Amino acid sequence: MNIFRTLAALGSILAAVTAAAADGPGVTVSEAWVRALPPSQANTAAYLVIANPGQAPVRVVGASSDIAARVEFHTTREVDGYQRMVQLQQLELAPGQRLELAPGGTHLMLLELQRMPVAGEQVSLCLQLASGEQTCFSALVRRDAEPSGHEHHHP
Ligand SMILES: [Cu+2]
Repeated sequence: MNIFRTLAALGSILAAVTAAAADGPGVTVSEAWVRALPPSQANTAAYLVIANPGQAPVRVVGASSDIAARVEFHTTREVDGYQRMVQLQQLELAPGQRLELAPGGTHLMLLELQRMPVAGEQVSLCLQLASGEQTCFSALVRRDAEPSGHEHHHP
């Protein structure tokens, strides 16, 4: 009967999909946060740790957010004694590599915000990989980096 052939075909399709999903995401993301700046600012930065748990190198070729028109990869370099932000076209992670995007270094730049998010909100962000995969996650909005033992002043 054709129905059995159809079911068998469906079964192998499902098996293939499950196998692809078992490979997991190309990268894992942790400690993601977005800096809350004064509402007059049109741009802000997001920081996170990206890890490549796989056996192959991974290239992150794009990023997006529901609150920003564009998201770019930036790094900070000293040029003529000044700290300047320089755009990177992609981020590359070797197998097993962990890349920390932190204040003063590489970050995601959220450009042309619809509005500045406020501390305590969650912002959703996605990373696009060269493989076509997308990794989405949410980032907590904070005024500053994780407190390192000192009191924060809340106006
Ligand atoms: Cu920047």
